Amino acid sequence: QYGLEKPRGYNVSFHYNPHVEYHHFGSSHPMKPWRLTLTKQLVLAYGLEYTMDLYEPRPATMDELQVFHDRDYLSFLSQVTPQNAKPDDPAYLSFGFGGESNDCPVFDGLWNYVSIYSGASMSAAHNLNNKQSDIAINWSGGLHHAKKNLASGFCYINDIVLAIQLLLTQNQRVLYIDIDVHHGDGVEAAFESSDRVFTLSYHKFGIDRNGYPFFPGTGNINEMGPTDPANRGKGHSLNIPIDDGIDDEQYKWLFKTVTGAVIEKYNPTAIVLQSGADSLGGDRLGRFNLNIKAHGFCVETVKSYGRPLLLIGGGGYTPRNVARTWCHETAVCVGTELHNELPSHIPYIQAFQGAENGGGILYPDLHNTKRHDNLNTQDNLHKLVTQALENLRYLEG
Ligand code: ZLS
Ligand code: CA
Ligand code: ZN
Repeated sequence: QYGLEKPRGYNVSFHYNPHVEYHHFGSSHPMKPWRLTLTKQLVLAYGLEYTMDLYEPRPATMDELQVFHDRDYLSFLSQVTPQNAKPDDPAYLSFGFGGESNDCPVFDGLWNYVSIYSGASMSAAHNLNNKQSDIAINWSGGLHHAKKNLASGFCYINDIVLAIQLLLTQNQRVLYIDIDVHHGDGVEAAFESSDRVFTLSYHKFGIDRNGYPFFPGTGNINEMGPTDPANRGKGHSLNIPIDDGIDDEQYKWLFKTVTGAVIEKYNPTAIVLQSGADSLGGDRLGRFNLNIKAHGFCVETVKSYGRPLLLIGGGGYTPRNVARTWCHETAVCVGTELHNELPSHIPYIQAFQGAENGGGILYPDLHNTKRHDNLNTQDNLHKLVTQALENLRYLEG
């Protein structure tokens, strides 16, 4: 009977190249790769590294990135530097750089940065393909807005698309779920003509008081992919538009009901979960009001279906809470509970101390940092779920 028992836990792998931390978008830019340092420090301080297989993946190569991205876009991206960039060059603007918002700046080491986070998502997908892992994690990835020839919304290379393309070599159907507060438009667009990938995004949607739509402005409930009935990808996207201030109970109910229905209908053989932490309460760019455990509930729910799972990061603009959330979700994957009191020997412990930084605990109440009234009524949410389930009927027959 030795060795015959079915292993009870999940094999979890953690794919992380620490060189990603040393890149800076610029001091005023909300995207801080340094949040990954904080995340790693929490994961180490809680001893989670002993419960997972750790990998330090190599950067992706030009050839690997070309599986999705255009050659001329990649050659521009690999060569542009802050010194040689010409902001009025039509190529520069047409590839999504600069412009009025400067969401996608050219910074030192840009090519290195994008190759590192992409290599980590590919390494994670590789482990799932080989069945070396049941759950593979890359907190440095999840850059869901990048298009094949366009940088958009802080994203230059779409590591998610590259990872899904690898999973498709071993899987008939891949489900992509996105809980970042922004619409996962780049992943949706990449697979719009495929019935082998279903994309599901939960996000803030609507026009702000300043008259601008919340970025990227797409992802209403009626956007279900191509409308041409001859297109294989028809009906293989589901968008859940949400208003400001959604709370834990509402989000958990919405996520469980809709995600459960999609998994049961589509029956994916692998799942990719983009766990953007900008859907937390108190996020610098976000609008929702979720606590860490409600965010983690989404990971628990997806994990409970027992399919090979690729868990990736994404947005998250209040670094201390990004680190807390991704550390908690790492623990959810390996199946342990963590003490609320943070271990005292963490480097950068100051980042978590003091009332305004969450008082030295892992699970501060983020409702306290609430900046957005809840505009989601129960009635609206019930109508949204009804419409979402209605949309899924396109998958039949
Ligand atoms: O999902 O809202 C926008 C674009 C604009 C262009 C027009 N101007 C006036 C307003 C902004 C429409 N961009 C968003 C992009 C959000 C990307 C989210 C990525 C992800 O989480 C995945 C990683 C946006 N929101 C906030 C900013 N941009 C932004 C805030 C502050 C700054 C500093 C740096 C740069 C310029 C000043 C910037 C962007
Ligand atoms: Ca989303
Ligand atoms: Zn986001």
